[in-house]
Amino acid sequence: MKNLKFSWCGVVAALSVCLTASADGPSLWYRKPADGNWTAALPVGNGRLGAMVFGNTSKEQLQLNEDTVWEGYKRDGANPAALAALPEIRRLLFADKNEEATALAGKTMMGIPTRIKSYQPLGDLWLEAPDSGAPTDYRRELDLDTGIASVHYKIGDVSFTREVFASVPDDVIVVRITSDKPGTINETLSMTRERDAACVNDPDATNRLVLRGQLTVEYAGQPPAPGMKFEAEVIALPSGGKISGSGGKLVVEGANSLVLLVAGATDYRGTDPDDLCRATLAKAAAKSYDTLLAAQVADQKRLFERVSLDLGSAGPEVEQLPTDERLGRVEGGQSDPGLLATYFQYGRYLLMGSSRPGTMPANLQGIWNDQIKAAWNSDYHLNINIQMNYWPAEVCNLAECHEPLFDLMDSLVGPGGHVAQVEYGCRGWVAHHLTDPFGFAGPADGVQGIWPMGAAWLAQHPYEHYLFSGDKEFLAKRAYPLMKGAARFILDFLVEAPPGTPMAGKLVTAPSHSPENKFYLADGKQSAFTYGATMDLEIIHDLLSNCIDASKTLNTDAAFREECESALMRLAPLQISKKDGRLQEWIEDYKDVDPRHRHTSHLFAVYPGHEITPEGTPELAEAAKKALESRGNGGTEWSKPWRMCFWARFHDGNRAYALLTDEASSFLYPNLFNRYPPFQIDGNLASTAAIAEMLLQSHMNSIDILPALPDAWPTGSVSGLRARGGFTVDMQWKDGKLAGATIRSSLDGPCKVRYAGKTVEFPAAAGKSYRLDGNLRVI
Ligand code: FUC
Repeated sequence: MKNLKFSWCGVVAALSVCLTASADGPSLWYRKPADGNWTAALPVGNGRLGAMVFGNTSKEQLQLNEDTVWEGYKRDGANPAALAALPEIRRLLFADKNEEATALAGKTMMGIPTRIKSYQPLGDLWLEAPDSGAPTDYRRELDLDTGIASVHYKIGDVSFTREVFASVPDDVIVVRITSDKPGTINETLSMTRERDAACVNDPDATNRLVLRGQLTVEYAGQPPAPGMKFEAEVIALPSGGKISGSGGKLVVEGANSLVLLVAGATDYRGTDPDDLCRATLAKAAAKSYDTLLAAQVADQKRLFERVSLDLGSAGPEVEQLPTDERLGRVEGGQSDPGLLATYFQYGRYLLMGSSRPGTMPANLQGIWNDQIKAAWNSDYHLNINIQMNYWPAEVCNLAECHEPLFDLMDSLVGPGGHVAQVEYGCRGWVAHHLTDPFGFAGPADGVQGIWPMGAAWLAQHPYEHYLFSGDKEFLAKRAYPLMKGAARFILDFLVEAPPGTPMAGKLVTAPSHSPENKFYLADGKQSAFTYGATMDLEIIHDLLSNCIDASKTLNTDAAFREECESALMRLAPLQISKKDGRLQEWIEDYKDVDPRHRHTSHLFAVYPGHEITPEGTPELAEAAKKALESRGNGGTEWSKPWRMCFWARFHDGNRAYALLTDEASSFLYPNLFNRYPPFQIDGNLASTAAIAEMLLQSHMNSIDILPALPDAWPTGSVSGLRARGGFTVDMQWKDGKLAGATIRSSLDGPCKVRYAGKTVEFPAAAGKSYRLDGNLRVI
C-alpha cells in the first residue's frame, strides 16, 4: 500500500492563513458552530460539487452534493392519448365547461410518468477529533470574495484553523486543517449516506476512502430500475504524524497539518464515476495546497470582484457583529444596509457556486440539498423559479454563469420536440412547468402541469444574454435556434378563439393556466384550467418580438419573421378589468379564488418582460400597478423579490425597499439562505436581481441610472453592473442624488443615459469609458 503524494509548501501555506484569517470583502461569520442545523451551515460550491460546512470542532460535518445525483432515467414524458383529446379539451374550455375539460385533460395529457424524481445528496464527510475540552475563541466564516469557509478555535493553548473551498479550476473540494503546535492534529475520517451507498477503504491507497453507490429509480407504476451510479472519494494528505485505514475509516494521528481532497462524480454522462474521481484526485494531488488555493482565490475573485456595492452602514458597532446577530437586529425591525449589501453579494456568490460553464443549472436549491426526497424534488421549475435563479446573471456581471441554463435548453429541444408533436401535433419544442436532467418535457404534478409555456419563457434568457453582450455569434448559433424552436411551437399551438367567446377571431393559447392560480366561473365553480391566460399572451409577445428583432439583426428568415409579425397582430390583447381597472390575470374578467396569490404571472410584461412600461404604455402600467397593489405584499420568499422588481420598474424604490426589508426580516435562515420553508434559492437570487434593478435598468434602449433609489439608501455606490448594449456601469450617489457615473462600453454604438428626467446621448466606442457628472454632463 502506498500513500498518494502531495507536495507541500509551508511558506505559502502560512501566507494562505493570512489570506483567510479575516475577510476584507463581504463575508458571513458566526461565534458558534451550526450545531446540526443545516440552514446555519455555510455553503461552498464550484457549480458542480458543493458542501455545507457545519463548523463543529469535535465532529465536523461536510454535507456533500454533486449536481447530477438525481433519481431517474431518460424519459420525455409524452402521452400519446393527448393529441386525439386536444380538440375536445379546447371545445370544452371555450364553452366554459372547465370541469369537464380538466377531467379529460387529466386522463389524456399527463406525462408518463406523471411525476419526476428527486435530486439527492451525494453523502456526508465526517471529521472526528478526540474530545479534549471545550473550544474557546471560536469563529467561523465564509469569505465570499475568496470562496473559503473557515473555522478558527482554541482547545487549551492550541489554536486550530480549518479551511474549506470548492475549487472550479481543480474540480475538488479542498479541506485543510492546521494548528500552531506541531503534532496536534488527530482526526478520524469517514463518509456516510442515508441509503444506497457504502464507504470502503481503498485497497490500493492507505489514505483514500471511497463512498460508492447506485440509486434505484422508482417511478410510480413502473418496475424499480437501476439508476445513477455515484461516488465520493477523499484522500487524506497529512504532514507529519501517521495515517492508517480500516473499516471504512481513516485515522490521522499526531499530524502537523492535514489536507483533504474530495472528488465526486456520477455516471450521468456515461463515464465511470470511479475513473472520474481518481483522475481528478490524481491531478489535484500533484499540486501543492498553496497552488490549489491560489487558483481558487484567483478564479473566485475574477468573477466576484466585478461588482462591488455600498448601500451605507448602520455604524461600526453593528458592522462588527456576527451575521446571525445582525440578522436578529433586522428581524427586530432595525435597519442594516451593510447586511443588505452582503445579502446582494451572497446571491452572486450562490449563483457562482451553483452554475458554472459545463455544470447543470442551479436547481430549486442551487446544488445544496441534504434530503433524499427534497421539497419539490429540488428540481427545475420552469413556471417562475429557474428563470428567477438567472435574473441576476447578466445585470450582476456573471454572464458565464448563465450558460448551464442554455445547455439545459439544448438538452430539451429533442425531447420537447417529441412531446410537441405527440401531445399537440406542433413543430418546434415545448416544455411544461418542470423538468429534470433526463429530458422530461411533458406535463407533471396534476393538471396544473399542463402549462406548455416553459420553452417560450426560457427562450427569453439566451436573447437577454445576447442583448447584454452584443455577441452576434452567440445569437446566431445558440440563442436564435432555441428561440425559433420555441416560437415554432407557439405559432402552431395558437388557435383562433371561436365565435361566441369574448375574443372571437383572436389568437389564444388553449389549454392554458396562470401558474398556479384559480378563478371562479360564472356558475360559482372553481377552475385553474383555462384558455388565453394573460401570462401566455405576454410571454408570446416577448418571444415573437425577440424573434422578429433577432431575425432582423441576423438578416435571416424573412418568411418566419412575417409569420411572427402576423401572429402578433392577431394575438388577443391584454385586458383591463372594467370592474376595478386591474390588469386581468385571465382573458375573461374572472374573480380570483385567492386575490393574494403568491404568483403574479400576469405582470410578466412588467418584469422580466418589458411590454408594459410607465413611459411606453401608461394605461396598461396603471392597470398593472393596480393588479400589483391588490395582490398585496405577502407571498412566499420568492414572491417578494418578484414584486420588488415590479416596483423598481414602476420607479418606486420605497415600495421595493419595504418588500426587501420584509424578506430580510422574515424569510432568511441564519446562513442567509432564503426560507420558504424549506430553503429555496430563487428568493436569494431574485433579491440580488431586484436590488440591481433598483439601481440600474436598461430595458428601454437606454441606461436608466438610479431609477428606484429608496430613501433608506441616501448615499452609496455600486460598480460593475451591466446594462444591455455591452455597457458596464459604476455609480456614486449622495443625499439621494447622483454624484457621478462611469460607463464603459464594449461595443461601438449609441449610448443613451437617463436620470431624474434628464437624458444624454452620445456615440460610444468599444473599449472607451465615459465619465458623467450628477447632471449627466459627459466630463
Ligand atoms: C412553484 C411555486 C411554489 C414553489 C414551487 C417550487 O410551483 O408555486 O410556491 O416555489 O414552485
